[in-house]
Amino acid sequence: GKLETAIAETVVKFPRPAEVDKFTYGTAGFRTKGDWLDHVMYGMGLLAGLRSRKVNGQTIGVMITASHNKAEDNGVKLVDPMGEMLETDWESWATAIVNGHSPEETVKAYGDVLQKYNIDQDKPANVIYARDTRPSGARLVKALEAGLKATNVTYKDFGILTTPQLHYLVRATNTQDDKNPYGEVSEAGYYKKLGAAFSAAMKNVKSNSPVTVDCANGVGAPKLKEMLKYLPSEKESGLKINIVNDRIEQAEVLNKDCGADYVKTQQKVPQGFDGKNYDRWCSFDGDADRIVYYFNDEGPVFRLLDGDRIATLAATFLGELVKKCDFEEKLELGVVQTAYANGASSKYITDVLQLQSEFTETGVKNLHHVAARYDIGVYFEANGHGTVLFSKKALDTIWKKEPQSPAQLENLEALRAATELINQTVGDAISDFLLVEAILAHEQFTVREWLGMYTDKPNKLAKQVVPQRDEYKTVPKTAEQKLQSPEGLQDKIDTEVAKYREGRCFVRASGTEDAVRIYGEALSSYDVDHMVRAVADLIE
Ligand code: NG1
Ligand code: ZN
Repeated sequence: GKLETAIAETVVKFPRPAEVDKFTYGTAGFRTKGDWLDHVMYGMGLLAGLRSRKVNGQTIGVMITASHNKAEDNGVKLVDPMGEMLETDWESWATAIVNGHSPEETVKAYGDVLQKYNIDQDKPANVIYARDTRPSGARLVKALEAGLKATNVTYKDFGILTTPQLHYLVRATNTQDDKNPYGEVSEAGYYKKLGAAFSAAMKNVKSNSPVTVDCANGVGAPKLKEMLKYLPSEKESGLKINIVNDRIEQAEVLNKDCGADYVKTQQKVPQGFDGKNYDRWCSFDGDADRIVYYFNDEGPVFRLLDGDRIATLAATFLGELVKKCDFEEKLELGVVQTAYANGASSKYITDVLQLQSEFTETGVKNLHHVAARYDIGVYFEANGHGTVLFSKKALDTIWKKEPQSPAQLENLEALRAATELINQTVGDAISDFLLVEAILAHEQFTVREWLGMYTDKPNKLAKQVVPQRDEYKTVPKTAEQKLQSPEGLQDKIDTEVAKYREGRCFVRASGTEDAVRIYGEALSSYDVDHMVRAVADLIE
């Protein structure tokens, strides 16, 4: 057909790089050196159009970012109509469409998708896209546009945005004609929605201390600055927000010795830290979908308040509000984590909060789907990526309730504000930041009190390079905590772990790096070090 000819003619301008054997759409979409991604972007243009036609012309999003990775890297992810990550079944089509070795193979992969889903090429297709601050982004957009143009897709460039802002826009676009649209379809619409929700959440409370945000020298910096314009004044909310690591014009400092990933993996304050003991700090990652908090204790001893801490804080707060609102219909709250969550946080959720706690496989997509089964589903990875989902039943219940007293009205208003403040499409550093700040103000918590909710178990995350990481397969439904291969290894690990008091340790292949990860916990940090080293020795 006509489109196939157009593809064959234009794909040659974006040849496959010789350096890459095979591109794979993984948990983070495609991600590698920005220089090698033009061909992939072109293919994602084709696939985004196909996906939109498959879902009756609803708008699909394309986000160009490499998150916490180096400035020279880049990547791309597709966003489905309700702002979720691309449906899993389509990941293999993404892989197929960017791995053609000739124009004919690309056209063939395109045709396979058309056929498989019975897609009508004359139907409309709509795509919107954005990118982070990486220098390669502007060039990669051209490749993406070539794929979109070749297949007659209607598209709109939203320029530089955070990843969660693009997710917001996709959902807002697709719910424009609904009775309850998600928000205005513009960047300003995002700020307006969050700003109004934060003001409502802070209506009856005041923050008691300032906060500093490390923006990883990435897109979070200009976007958080813009967000500030829509927030109540410092006088009204009591909250002073300082921003550091905002040098987006210097590409090479992006994520360099700063940002959420650095702080979490290095267990260190970022470059540019000048806080006193007990000052409240937080860090975004390079595309502002992750956040972790931290402070220096007496010593100074570095104290991290990671995704587990945010999940337990949010679950505590929402659980209390739900109880106080006394709804006729029972709303079921649950917290979803991965096996990397500190055992003390899971125990706190079940024993103290008396809420459901569930583990899923690594990757926010997995957590998201399980959290969606609850009326209020809180999910966070320890690394700070997460959010809260409210079911339709929960939203209806919360919005239709008639308060029985002024106190109940206050609680109801706080809960309603939370449903608006939380970005329900995906983990969002700006939205999570405002949520945490509002909760701390409500609870009148200092960082010490927040940390004091429970005591983390001593833990260690190690990494070991192996010749063939795909040999490490886990038993389904164990949240990746048991190996089924290599044969016999799990038995050896179990024997070793049994030697330590309250020992827990598991090995799995990383989905994003060429290595296996070893995570361990035990009663003492001496035991943890010993155990993790002993388990590492069992791995060839
Ligand atoms: P892998 O490399 O599969 O362990 C890492 C993180 C995940 C998630 C993904 C996607 C850990 C232990 N793993 O996955 O939490 O964020 O990257 O970026 O932190
Ligand atoms: Zn990110």
